[in-house]
Amino acid sequence: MATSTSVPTTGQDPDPAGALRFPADFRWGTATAAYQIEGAAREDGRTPSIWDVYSRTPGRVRNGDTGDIATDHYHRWPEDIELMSRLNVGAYRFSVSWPRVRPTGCGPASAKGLDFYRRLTDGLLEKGIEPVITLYHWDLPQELEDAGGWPARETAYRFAEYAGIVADALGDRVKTWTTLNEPWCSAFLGYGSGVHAPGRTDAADSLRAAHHLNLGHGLAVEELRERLPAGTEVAVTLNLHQLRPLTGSAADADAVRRIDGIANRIFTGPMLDGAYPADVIEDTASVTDWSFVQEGDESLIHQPLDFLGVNYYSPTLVSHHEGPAAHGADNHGASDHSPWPAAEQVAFHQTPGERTAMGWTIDASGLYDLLTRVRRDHPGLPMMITENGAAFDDYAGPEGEVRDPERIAYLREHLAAVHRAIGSGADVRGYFLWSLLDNFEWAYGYSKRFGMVYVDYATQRRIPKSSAHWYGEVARTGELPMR
Ligand code: IFM
Repeated sequence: MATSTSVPTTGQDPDPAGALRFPADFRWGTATAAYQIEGAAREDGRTPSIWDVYSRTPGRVRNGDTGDIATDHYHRWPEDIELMSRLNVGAYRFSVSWPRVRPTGCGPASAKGLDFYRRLTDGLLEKGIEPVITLYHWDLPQELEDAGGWPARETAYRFAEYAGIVADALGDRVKTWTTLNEPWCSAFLGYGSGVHAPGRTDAADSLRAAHHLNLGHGLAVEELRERLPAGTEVAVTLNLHQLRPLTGSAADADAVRRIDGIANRIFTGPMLDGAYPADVIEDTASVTDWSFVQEGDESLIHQPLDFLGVNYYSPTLVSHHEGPAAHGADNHGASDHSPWPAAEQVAFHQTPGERTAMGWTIDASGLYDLLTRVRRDHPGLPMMITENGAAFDDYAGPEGEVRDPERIAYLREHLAAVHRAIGSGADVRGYFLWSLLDNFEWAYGYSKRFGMVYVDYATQRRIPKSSAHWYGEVARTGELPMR
């Protein structure tokens, strides 16, 4: 946690010789998600989620990897909390596994499942680490998928019930909650391009899914507000896309507008402004008539939020495109099906610059632009960086050490961008590094390492990388060294 009390110097350009001081109450955290780290896929009554079924289907995940064991966090959580404590992490964002706490998605709650999260939360609090809950990080119980999944309206109601169960179990000890993580991925990678679970490829279903995720968010916020003590923070996390046009042409500006609609405003419209943007409905009219939006839905989705969780990794470059569809380099995995409904006339391009092991261009100015845009479009809405980080091809050296200077450079640049955005008036309350541990990177399996802590999957040994020690110092001092 930031401990210093001297006057913040936010607003100044980075001083290459010095350090940037963050506000004293800035939260320094790290993040994970249940399916990516827990393992114990068949223990204590947990039922399969869509990711269990998807990853066990040959050809879906690189090397046939699954989350069956992952980083075995379900058994090793005390060690992981100890690690965080040693690294001065002030807040830990984790997700609750829906099929662990309400197996089958709609039956009785699992006492064993809820106890796991009680123990984890109490362990964090004992070490002075603030728990931050994500309710849904992509692991829909398979039984609910079999009943229609997110394209079915009922799933939104099941989600709200599940939110209520977790609130009743943990509401006395967790002060910060987010409903969904990156609903864009759940809707459009899960039901559009099919590169994520459940692997369906139907553009109309992807839009229905987006609406029911929005509805589930609204219903869950209502449920949480009813059950959680006053003063508890409730939010949502979006992977807002920072879009750039390839040229200054009007056609490219329109490509940006169109993708902005189905990447960002399809969520921020109803969640933050109370209505779907007219251009999004018009743009997608060839795919759906939007009759799945019932009267009153938009106001249900439009719930007051305590902050917006922002996940950022890389910007997206687009242009207008004539001819057959070519969705190209959009950073979201290869598929014959586009995740972008009714956007055949948009092409995606690789942004220039160095890239991470994911092939994502490193560009911290995108984070600055994103934060200042949210501030402009939604004045008064606090923000939290709920994810930011990078995968590199890390390996343990002969002495067992893991040196990752590229990750330190990435983090430094992105934290400097956050500092600059705060200086420009963006109300950013904290930063959660993705991720605490190397883990199951969805369709890439274990081939991509995002952790500040290296995991040797053969032994489950954890080795803090040099970036972990570096980040720990930043968190301890509240200062970002610029060299
Ligand atoms: O690992 C993911 C995480 O689950 C959601 N946000 C992006 C990360 C990196 O791809």
